[in-house]
Amino acid sequence: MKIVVLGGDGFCGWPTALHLSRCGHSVVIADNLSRRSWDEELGIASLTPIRSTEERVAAWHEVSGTELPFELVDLLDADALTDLVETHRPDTVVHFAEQSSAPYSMIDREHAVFTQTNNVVGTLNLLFVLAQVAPDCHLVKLGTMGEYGTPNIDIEEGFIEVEHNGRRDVLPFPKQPGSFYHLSKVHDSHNLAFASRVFGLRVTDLNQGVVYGHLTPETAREARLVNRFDYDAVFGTVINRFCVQAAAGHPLTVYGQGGQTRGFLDLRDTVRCIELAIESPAATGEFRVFNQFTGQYSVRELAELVRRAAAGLGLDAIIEHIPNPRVEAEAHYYRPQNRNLLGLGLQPHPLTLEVLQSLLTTVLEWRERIDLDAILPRVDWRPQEAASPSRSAAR
Ligand code: NAD
Ligand code: USQ
Repeated sequence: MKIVVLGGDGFCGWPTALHLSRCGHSVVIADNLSRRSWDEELGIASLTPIRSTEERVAAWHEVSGTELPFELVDLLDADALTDLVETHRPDTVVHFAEQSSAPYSMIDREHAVFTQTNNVVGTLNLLFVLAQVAPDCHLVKLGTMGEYGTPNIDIEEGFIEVEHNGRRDVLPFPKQPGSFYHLSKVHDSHNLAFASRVFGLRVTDLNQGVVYGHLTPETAREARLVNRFDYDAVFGTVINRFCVQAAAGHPLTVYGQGGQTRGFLDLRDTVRCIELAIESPAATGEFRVFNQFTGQYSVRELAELVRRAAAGLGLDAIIEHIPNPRVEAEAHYYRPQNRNLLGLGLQPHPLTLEVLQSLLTTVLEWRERIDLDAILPRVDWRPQEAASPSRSAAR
């Protein structure tokens, strides 16, 4: 199958592109490399020394004998996006190409506006390009579990059957997102549902939970294929952050009470979920939603798991509850469904102490690259006065 991976230079996109290429698909990656410029803006860096895209694709060609063309394309440039789709005529487009950080979107007005413009307009451009150039192409779009928030009822996969005043209907599941970033994904989901209905597009919206890990069998094949590993307070996600903190002798930063519960999955399951969604495409005009996570944990439970895994490696990690920079429920009901991908054959990699220890071992290899100043959160959800929050977030 011919597949274009948008956002193919990023944390999820790069290993997915390699995995799909290894599975025998003809893969093209496209990215505007904005994620690398946000590192520079914030003065942060991946724990692992990621290579240029040119080096990455050359390395993949050397180890696999397979071409992995890279196209420098910004989704905000509709003409460039049209050229991309016209040139490669994909059967599937996998869309990771968005600003992916909740804290980044909460730095200030400019970052909130940028996030929603980049994400919503980029996706809208893509929907029009597909409708005009490749209407039969299957769009696999990354959404997020955070679209739902933390309602006091079970979370279904995209839709819920409702009875109201004696009548019944199946309607989109209510959304209560927790940041301007998460809101951008909600806006995307509405645009996707509308476009699939009106333009007849095939669309799969993957509401992914928080991803942990950084290795896949393909990225592990060669040093130049290494994936990015973020641990800073803006782009780093909680499990990877806790592992870096444990390795660096920094207290594990549980925000507030730590009862915040989310769905999580191993990066190796992310790439497999994308493969499964591609193998069983949505029908013409169908908008379907899969919740993409394999286990759920509170932040407090995760800190305790990382503490135990670290102890097994002789590291004495301390858990510290620090003031929560976010506005979110710290104790709540959480019971989301994830039957769809399991039904397609997903066999999850569970979050075991061994998995955490292997993550910690990787982190220890790169310990000298840890920047302790990047660990504590500096972006607060509540508007700040005086000094520009953008400057203080950028340190
Ligand atoms: P990432 O920031 O590492 O990758 C995103 C990539 O998209 C980057 O390489 C960036 O340069 C590119 N990009 C951004 N805007 C673009 C544009 N306008 N044009 C072209 N390229 C653009 O993020 P990630 O962690 O790999 O996340 C990938 C997707 O999955 C995102 O949509 C994110 O919201 C979603 N997601 C991520 C997680 C997670 O835990 N990492 C969880 C749920 C959902
Ligand atoms: N948290 C801590 N301590 C930390 C870091 C985070 O307690 O040091 C807490 C946060 O307050 C939050 C939870 O851990 O309650 C998850 O935070 P996170 O930073 O790991 O993840 P989040 O901001 O939700 O965003 C990440 C990805 C995003 C994706 C989302 C999936 O960056 O792209 O959409 O996970 S979900 O959370 O399901 O919406």
